[in-house]
Amino acid sequence: MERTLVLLKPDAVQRGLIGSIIKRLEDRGLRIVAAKFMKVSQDLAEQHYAVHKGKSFYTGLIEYIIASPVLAMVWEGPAAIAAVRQTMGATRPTEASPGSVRHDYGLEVGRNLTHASDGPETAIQEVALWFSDNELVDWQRDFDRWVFETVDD
Ligand code: IDP
Ligand code: MG
Repeated sequence: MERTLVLLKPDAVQRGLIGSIIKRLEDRGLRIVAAKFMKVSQDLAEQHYAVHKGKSFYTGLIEYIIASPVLAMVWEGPAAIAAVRQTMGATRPTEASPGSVRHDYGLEVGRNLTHASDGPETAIQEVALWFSDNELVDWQRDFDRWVFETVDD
């Protein structure tokens, strides 16, 4: 079972798309582990996007993510990292597949609605950056065995 960090960025929150985007993750069968509605500090924004420091879009990206509250979440499931990236779609909405969040709700790369961890190592780092261990909820759903081939005890 993999865990991945998902951020519903300020544009998703301001546009009232929280429910629509969460529904897609729930419908897919992914299981929510944690959620926190929060204002993002400059420090957290810079840590989260440290890999992009120095790029042309970095300053705008930091301004975007701190401009208004975000919904930070952790979701889990088999291959959850790839599954969530696929549900969100390619970074540029005009390159995202029809049916993905970024395609269906977005137009511009600098307003692409969501963040999702891009690999196992970044997922572990990002979950730890945004959540403390006691905020991560271990739980089972009654229908898990009808979504997951292998169910943890
Ligand atoms: P990702 O969010 O799909 O992983 P990254 O390449 O990690 O994409 O970039 C992080 C975020 O930076 C993107 O989601 C997007 O909001 C923003 N971004 C990336 N490239 C550009 C750009 O060329 N112009 C403006 N913003 C960008
Ligand atoms: Mg990224």
